[in-house]
Amino acid sequence: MRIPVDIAATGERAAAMLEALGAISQSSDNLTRFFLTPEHRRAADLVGDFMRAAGLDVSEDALGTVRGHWQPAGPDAPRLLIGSHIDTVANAGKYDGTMGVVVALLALEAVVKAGLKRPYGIDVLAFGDEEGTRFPTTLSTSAAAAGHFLPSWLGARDADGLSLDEAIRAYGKDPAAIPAAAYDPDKVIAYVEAHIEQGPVLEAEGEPLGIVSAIAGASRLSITVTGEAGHAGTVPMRMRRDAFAGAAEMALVAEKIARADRHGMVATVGRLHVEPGSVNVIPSRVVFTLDLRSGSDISRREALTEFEREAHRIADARGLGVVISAFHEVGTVPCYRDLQLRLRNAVADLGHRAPTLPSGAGHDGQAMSRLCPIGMLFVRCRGGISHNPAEYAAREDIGLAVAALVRFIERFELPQLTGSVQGAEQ
Ligand code: HGY
Ligand code: MN
Ligand code: MN
Repeated sequence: MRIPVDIAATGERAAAMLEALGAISQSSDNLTRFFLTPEHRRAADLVGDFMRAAGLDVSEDALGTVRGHWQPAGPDAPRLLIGSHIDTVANAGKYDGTMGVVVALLALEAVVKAGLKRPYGIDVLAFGDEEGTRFPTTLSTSAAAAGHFLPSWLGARDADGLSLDEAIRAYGKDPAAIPAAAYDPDKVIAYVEAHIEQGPVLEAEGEPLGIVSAIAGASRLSITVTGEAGHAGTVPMRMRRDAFAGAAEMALVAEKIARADRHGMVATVGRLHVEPGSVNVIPSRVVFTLDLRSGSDISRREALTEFEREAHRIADARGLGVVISAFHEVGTVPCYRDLQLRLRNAVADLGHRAPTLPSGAGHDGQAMSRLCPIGMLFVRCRGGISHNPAEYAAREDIGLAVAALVRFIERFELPQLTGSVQGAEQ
């Protein structure tokens, strides 16, 4: 049976749902929606309404992940997991994460309405901490679903000093129930995620959809540089211990290391805090973050070693102190070959060739890969722009992604994958 999907109408519906979710923000002049905030609560409620309207049973786990259940073979049958995240970066676009939840919902709605039967169930998952923009954690909600949440994360504190434990309780959940959020690995077939590409490849190839081969590994560091406050007008340059000047030199070293790498390494200083922060005082303390990624875990770890060595050399030369701590580390994760093939065949049924490409962006699939095989479907986004309000995916492409997931489910007749080879090196 080929379940009919009206690509244009489905794209319009998806756009309306994304507009409604995109209007739920902590800020009046941009889209910002962090983990366990009142805005996360409102977005989770709206996603729950969408899930019920699609004919799914809805539940929430102790970290606020909203789960929509389709269980035609009963609650104990194995299940496919399809989802993404509904938290955002600051000043975000409307598609990163949220589009994947909406696409999964609309695909499942079509499957439920068509009365399809399968010897397995499907859960749609709306995770809440993929970006890691409120607490120095990230992928914590998918890690909980995958059964590897670290209790030490409960002590992580946000910019206001509130701990994750306190935020969970303020959200109305019980941290003691986090272990119950974990799926039984024997009952999960795979995790699949649709996501905007957040890069320029599909647009350059003129293709609406792509298949992800692997998700790049990433390290996130916090670097604290300490010097000596002084009068900006009286301390000669040769006598300064300027924490910002040292931090700036370290940031440029990180950039140089990444540029020299042959595995597409990227290095980003996204956040920087200067103390005391007066225009006429030499900075005494600077804290900045470094986000380092590469398609090769070996080259990323070598880069981290080189950066640490260089940072200490710079600090010594300038009479500064430097402390480097890593607060996030995730390895490069291959997407399962059989899932790549199934997704590619589903896209081919729609008359499109889906290029295979790696993801430089991180995704919940990295956490879910410790539970089950993962697959990802990329959707073209304009100019490859993301983490920016100009982020945009065409309605037609989103409609095609829904149709591709419907075909993927239709083709997925038995509750197990074939082949055992992890992630194809394309
Ligand atoms: O940082 C990332 O790659 C993702 O958007 N959280
Ligand atoms: Mn994302
Ligand atoms: Mn993102």
